[in-house]
Amino acid sequence: MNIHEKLAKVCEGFCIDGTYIGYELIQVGNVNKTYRVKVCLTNGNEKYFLVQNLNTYVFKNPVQVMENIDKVTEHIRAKHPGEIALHFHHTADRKTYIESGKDFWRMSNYIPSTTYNVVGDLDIVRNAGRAFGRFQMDLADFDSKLLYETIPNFHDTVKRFAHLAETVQADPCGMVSQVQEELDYLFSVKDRACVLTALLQEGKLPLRVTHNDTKINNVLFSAENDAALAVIDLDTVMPGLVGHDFGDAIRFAANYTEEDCPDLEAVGVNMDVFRAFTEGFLEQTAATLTQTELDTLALSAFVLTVELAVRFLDDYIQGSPYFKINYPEHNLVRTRCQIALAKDMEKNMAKMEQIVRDCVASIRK
Ligand code: GN1
Ligand code: MG
Repeated sequence: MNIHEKLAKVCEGFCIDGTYIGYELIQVGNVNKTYRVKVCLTNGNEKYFLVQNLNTYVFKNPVQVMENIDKVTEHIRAKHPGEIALHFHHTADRKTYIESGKDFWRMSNYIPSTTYNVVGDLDIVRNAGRAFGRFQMDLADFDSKLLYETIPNFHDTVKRFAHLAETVQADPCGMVSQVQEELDYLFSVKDRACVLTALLQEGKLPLRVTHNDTKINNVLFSAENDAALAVIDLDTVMPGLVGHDFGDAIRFAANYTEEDCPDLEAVGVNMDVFRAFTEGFLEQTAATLTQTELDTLALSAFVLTVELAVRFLDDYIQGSPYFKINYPEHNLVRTRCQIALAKDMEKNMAKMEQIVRDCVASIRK
């Protein structure tokens, strides 16, 4: 079956009242394949939907992923009646997925919107901070026992380092000698990068329900007024730490460049973006965060940056089975970019911590 036939069958399977016309591939995301599908409804109107083929190498248990997403999206939708929200379609037997050979399909509403990979406009950044903060607050009363841990130990930095060490030992593609400098840096900052995991184990940081993949391109913005419309990509919603969401968002949004920029001179933390995101995020969450959560918020940006460098490098050494790549060195370029960013964060850590304190003080005033 070609892709048109497959997508037409998916529309049929999700009981869409109309005929599939065509698709456009959406080039965002490093793991799943996303299509914007156009359908001619039986009333004659054209309508778009979003269809995704889930990466089952990454998500070993896609049915559990969809059960999590169904519960979480409906919980959020119920809190904001009448507002734009992400929503998944069901098959005739009430499933939010269709399995067909190697393919695992899901289909959601398409929300007309704009997304950003790099943002300099501080109002947009602040709105992104608010959106992720609100997302977490919306789920504050969601029973985390209802969620499967779809990717176990996803943000366990200690385990990520241990896995990298195993991959280096095995060196399946003979690449380790090329990346010694990167490995030396990463293992030199290991203790500091594992602080959140250690504090969690010591019971000093609380588990919450978190998004766990808070790249700014996972926020949909209105094309008219740049308000945040919805947080998308709920594949990794699981119990996690507030710092996982805050830190990953900063890693991505506050970098001057995209996460795979080969020009390392251009990489660094944009402190204005850091401040704007922090203002928006804390405006929503400051009242509920513990002192230890606040004290480790700035550090979490460094932790998540190092963690991603570890994951990209691990994947590179294995021959890139996990992340989608556009060229053979792509994961190495990503690694180097994250390392350059982590180094710049180390230089700016005292300032980042001061900004968090200033934001908390002005919100609690
Ligand atoms: C993956 O596919 P995407 O872009 O939403 C990855 C994240 C990484 C990100 C890095 C399930 O997310 O953890 O931070 O790439 N998702 C998974 O760009 O591993
Ligand atoms: Mg994702």
